[in-house]
Amino acid sequence: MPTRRDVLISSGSALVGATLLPGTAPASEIKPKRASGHTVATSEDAEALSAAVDSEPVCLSDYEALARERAPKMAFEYISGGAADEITLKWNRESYDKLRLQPRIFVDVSKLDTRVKLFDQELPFPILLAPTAYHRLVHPEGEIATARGAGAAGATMVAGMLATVPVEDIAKAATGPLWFQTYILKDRAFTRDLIQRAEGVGCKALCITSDSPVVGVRNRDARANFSLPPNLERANLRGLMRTGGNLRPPEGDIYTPILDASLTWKEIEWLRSFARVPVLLKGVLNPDDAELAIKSGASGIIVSNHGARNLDTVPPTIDILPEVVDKVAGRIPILCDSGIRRGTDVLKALALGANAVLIGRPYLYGLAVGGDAGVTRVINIIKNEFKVAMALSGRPTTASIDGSVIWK
Ligand code: FNR
Ligand code: LAC
Repeated sequence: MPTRRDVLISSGSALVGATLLPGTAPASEIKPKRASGHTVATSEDAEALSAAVDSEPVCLSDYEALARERAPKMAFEYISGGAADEITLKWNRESYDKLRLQPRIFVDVSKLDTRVKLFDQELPFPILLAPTAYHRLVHPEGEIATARGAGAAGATMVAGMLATVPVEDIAKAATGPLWFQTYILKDRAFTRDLIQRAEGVGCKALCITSDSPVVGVRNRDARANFSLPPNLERANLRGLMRTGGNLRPPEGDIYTPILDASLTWKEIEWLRSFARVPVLLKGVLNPDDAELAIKSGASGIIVSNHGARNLDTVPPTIDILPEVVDKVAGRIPILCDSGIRRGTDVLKALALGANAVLIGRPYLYGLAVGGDAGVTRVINIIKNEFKVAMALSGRPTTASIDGSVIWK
């Protein structure tokens, strides 16, 4: 017996939706049953439609809700959590929501140019996948599936040092551009070797995590008893340490076995002495540090509060961005992450001077819900939302997105 909802779907309302909705064609994991654009005739129809919408992720927060249901609890807590009281986590969202947009009408937006240039690389759109740890927590193929998903959507993936699959295998699976993120480890020779491995397999830029001499206060991890399950490993760190176990400091300590709390600017000079690809410093929040980053020879910076996972009560990055942009004055590219969930957020970050943005948690939720297809769809959703935001604000090219898009 077909349900009321099946009838609605097969009766063409899904087709109506398909002709009206811009091209976020549902990926294979999601059955095309959405019926947007349908004129609701009866309350029964309305109920069926609302059920259809409820069950299927159409925006990034829907993926979060589904991942909360489907991912192992410990993994979800680790991924979604922020530091301490999660004040910055809340602010990261509130600040984007507070910014209002100032559109222009009668601008020809029949063609949109979403391309941006970073270093000598042209990105088809200004959204990258931020480096995140331990993808096999939520999907058996882990970073391999993420790489495939990113490639299918045309997004650059920043592979993480704390991957559960070696960077060589991620590179083999990748069909799109790859960057690499690393910490500068206590073992400098190992760090150098790891960077050279990443360069050797074609990673086109290096993101040096600069905001983590110690790990933030992760109450949520502690409450969920988070540690890397025994069947998973920090695959890039073979030969360095026991690759499983816990990265949390021993009881009563704040220092971890591998992160180096003694790092200073001279390490960046050391790193630049052998790096063959552009070096970006990730985790810049202070304009004075942006200046020092340029002086130390960084090719770019990432304004990031680590997705609110490190120092709680630092401001949201979108509030800090304008000051950093002023200081940098166009000398090097500025990327920005932390809290970006909508195409309008991407528009706002670019309006305030970012050259590109990164998303973290949302694609992990996509991975948890739908594997590589879920990652692809998360990227396609936010990319298309960004295009809609460009069109409706009357900014047809990334170059035309400036401060005037923000309502004063
Ligand atoms: C991260 N992030 C991160 N950053 C980094 O430099 N090295 C790392 O190993 C990790 N690991 C990591 C794990 C998980 C589960 C998350 C959620 C985040 C931070 C990441 O690169 C990025 O800065 C934030 O995720 C951006 O914020 P949103 O988009 O998650 O709000
Ligand atoms: C995190 C570390 C791994 O944010 O950077 O969980």
